[in-house]
Amino acid sequence: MTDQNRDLLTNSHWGAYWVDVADGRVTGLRDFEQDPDPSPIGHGIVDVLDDPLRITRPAVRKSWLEHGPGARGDLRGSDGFVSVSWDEAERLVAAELDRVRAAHGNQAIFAGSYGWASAGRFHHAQSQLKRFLNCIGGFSHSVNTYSYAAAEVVVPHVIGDFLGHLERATSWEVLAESCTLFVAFGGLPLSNGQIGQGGTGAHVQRGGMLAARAKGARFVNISPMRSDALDALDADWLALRPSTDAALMLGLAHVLLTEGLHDRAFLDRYTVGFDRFAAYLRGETDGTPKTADWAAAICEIPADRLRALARDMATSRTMIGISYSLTRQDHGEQPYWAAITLAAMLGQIGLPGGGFGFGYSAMNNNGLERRYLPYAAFPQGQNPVKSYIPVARIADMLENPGGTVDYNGRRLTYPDVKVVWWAGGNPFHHHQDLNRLRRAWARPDTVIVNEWCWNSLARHADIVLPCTTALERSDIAMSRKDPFITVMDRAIAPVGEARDDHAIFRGIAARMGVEEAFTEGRSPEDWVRWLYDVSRQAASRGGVELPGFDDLQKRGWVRVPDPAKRTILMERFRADPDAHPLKTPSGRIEIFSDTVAGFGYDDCPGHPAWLEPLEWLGNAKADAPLHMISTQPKTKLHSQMDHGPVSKATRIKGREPVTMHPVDAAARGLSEGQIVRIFNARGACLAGLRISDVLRPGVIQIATGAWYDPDGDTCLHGNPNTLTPDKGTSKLAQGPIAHSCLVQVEAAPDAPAPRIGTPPPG
Ligand SMILES: Nc1nc2c(c(=O)[nH]1)N[C@H]1C(S)=C(S)[C@@H](COP(=O)(O)OP(=O)(O)OC[C@H]3O[C@@H](n4cnc5c(=O)[nH]c(N)nc54)[C@H](O)[C@@H]3O)O[C@H]1N2
Ligand SMILES: Nc1nc2c(c(=O)[nH]1)N[C@H]1C(S)=C(S)[C@@H](COP(=O)(O)OP(=O)(O)OC[C@H]3O[C@@H](n4cnc5c(=O)[nH]c(N)nc54)[C@H](O)[C@@H]3O)O[C@H]1N2
Ligand SMILES: [Mo]
Repeated sequence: MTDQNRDLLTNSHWGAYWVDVADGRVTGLRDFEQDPDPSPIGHGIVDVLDDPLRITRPAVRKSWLEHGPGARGDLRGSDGFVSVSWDEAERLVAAELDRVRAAHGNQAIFAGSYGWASAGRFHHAQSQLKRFLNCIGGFSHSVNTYSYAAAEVVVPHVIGDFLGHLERATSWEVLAESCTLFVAFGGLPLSNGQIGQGGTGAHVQRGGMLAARAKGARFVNISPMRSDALDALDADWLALRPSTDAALMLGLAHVLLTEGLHDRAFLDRYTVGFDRFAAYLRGETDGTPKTADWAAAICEIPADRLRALARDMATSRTMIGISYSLTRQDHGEQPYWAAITLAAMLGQIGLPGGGFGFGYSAMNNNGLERRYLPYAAFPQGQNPVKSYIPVARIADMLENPGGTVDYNGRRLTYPDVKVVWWAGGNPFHHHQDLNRLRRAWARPDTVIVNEWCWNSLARHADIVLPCTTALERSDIAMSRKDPFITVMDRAIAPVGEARDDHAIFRGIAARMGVEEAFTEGRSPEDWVRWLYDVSRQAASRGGVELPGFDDLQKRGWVRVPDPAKRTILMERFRADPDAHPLKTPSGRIEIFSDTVAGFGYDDCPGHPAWLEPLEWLGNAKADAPLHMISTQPKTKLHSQMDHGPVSKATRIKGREPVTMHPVDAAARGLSEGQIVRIFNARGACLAGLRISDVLRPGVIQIATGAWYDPDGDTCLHGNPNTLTPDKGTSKLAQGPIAHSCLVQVEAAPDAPAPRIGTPPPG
């Protein structure tokens, strides 16, 4: 109970929960009764808040402490740690920042610090870090995400803006009313819909899909995995080869064009450049017509099925769903551009239940009605340092100080990084080719990390600053689309000497003479109240009245009223494209973009195209004949709470499960439950084998998130990023391409046990 006389409530990216506490310890979480479909992920926190992997005191890597910055970077990940006091830790950090600022300038501090951190508007680790560093002169940063970098960069060239169109995805309610055919590229895996950034009070994906099905919508699941659609949807399964969606879409487009099924009037009024694309489709520019037969040979879906699907799409109210996963593959710009083009040819963009939509597969938020809640973010201040990288170019940057990289029409220069600081993300989870990253990571003088548990990132740091979890501090959860605003109660005292990220930076700021600038004289409680009050005022200006802060605290949560109007993507543009032009140079959908063509990139031409991926089944060799897709984990968010009970329950002999088709298992003499080695030229990981026909032959699937536990270049625990290629999608977006990866699998008798379950030495 709080002093408000109600139970304790918390929120997270995976759901809201009531918190039970006894004797100062969290004993369990209870589902938020307002949530129609709560996620089990939250329960993963219960046993690990104070287990042996909890970081309870600041710690410094042994060689760094003994010999100073730059000492034995190669030992990051294997060196022992020495516990120090907060006083000592603050002194070391402040002195190192001063040294580097003076000798190399602030751009030598890299704090892109990409990652999901935890929900809660105030204790958002990245915002705290960036605000602090802006108070001392700034830092080199990163742009875009690992989620969908290719879309973030290409889609604005095509329809003017990506995030705004993501947020305005046509709602499930509208889809249920009007959609008759939902064609899901990348499927609609319900496991991913557990997540909604910034807090999730209502899980709607299951209900939304089932309602659409009940009202008669048919579903087509275009994915290497049958399990990407719920059985109850009764979806047609087109089990394409991974990384071939753009070819499949071009094949559909060719059928529409040659059979006259495309909507010429829509193309004339709302788009530019169709004729140049059509010339490519017909093969006039490269001698290869992109027929259904041509596409069938690439994606291995029979041409007759493609032709039937194209005709079906033309005669139905068709929603083309495009999963984020299509961006995380080589040339990941193309499927997004091609899908928008295909939808434009069907002419249903802006109509209820038709057109295209991003990420129905990915996040609970996509498909929720758009509420008017322009919440306030914790202000980060201004960063005077201009140098930045596309987020997934981190290993390149560390390896090539002063080197250059092409990005969206610019040529960027990599800063010479001396200090790397991460708070709220885990590059040893999210980055590709982790063995390469580990070597590049050895180069900077100093790595500082704020973490709460001894995960793979904390182990690869020099200075580890122990932070609290959301259950040890007060905060507030509000997101732009979830209907619930909730308090996030402090349920227990900080474990050990852990401090909130804000308190960590405040302490260092005080030593560096910028405490007042950092806090503006506000306490954490003042800030939380301020964030809510500013959000409440903004909501009120938009006609949404929210209760006062004290009322919210009393009750614990508030439901933001449903919007009066249902959400239909690009409705206004369709109604009047002159009054509501897109933010493209032409104001129209750019099927051909002069801007992109003008960059002259060989790997991203001026219209959607099929470009052969770096690694796919079409160029597989004997030493790496299988395509590995590494999907989002069902039992957690990325690497968070990988050591918790929910994640551990799915392990096979302590390793991440990998799924393989029976035909591929039989060819290798492998059996269910045995430990296997997945490998390619970049590295290897050990995993426990599951045999199933939920995926197509030739493809294996493993979830991300197992904490990287390297033994040489082999992860003992099952992290697939030892295998994935570290290359940009193209010179345009430079996004990550984890889903384009070839591997081999063999039995791994006598595999050493994982070591990541115990804290590092020292
Ligand atoms: N192979 C492959 N790799 C992928 C993907 C894939 O599909 N395949 N997906 C990619 C995608 S889409 C993404 S978004 C990335 C995700 O990558 P990340 O967002 O980096 O992954 P998380 O594990 O969520 O990292 C969050 C970290 O923040 C820490 N943390 C939590 N709360 C707090 C806090 O309050 N303070 C501080 N200081 N730290 C906190 C957690 O312990 C955890 O280490 O991974 C990418 N990597
Ligand atoms: N439980 C849980 N949910 C999550 C997350 C999590 O960590 N855990 N992470 C969240 C985040 S940060 C993000 S960005 C989203 C990501 O959302 P997505 O990118 O949609 O997620 P993935 O699981 O990587 O991919 C979805 C499906 O795409 C299919 N797929 C893979 N390659 C191809 C291909 O080449 N073509 C086609 N057609 N399909 C392919 C796979 O079978 C996979 O099941 O998920 C979010 N949801
Ligand atoms: Mo993501």
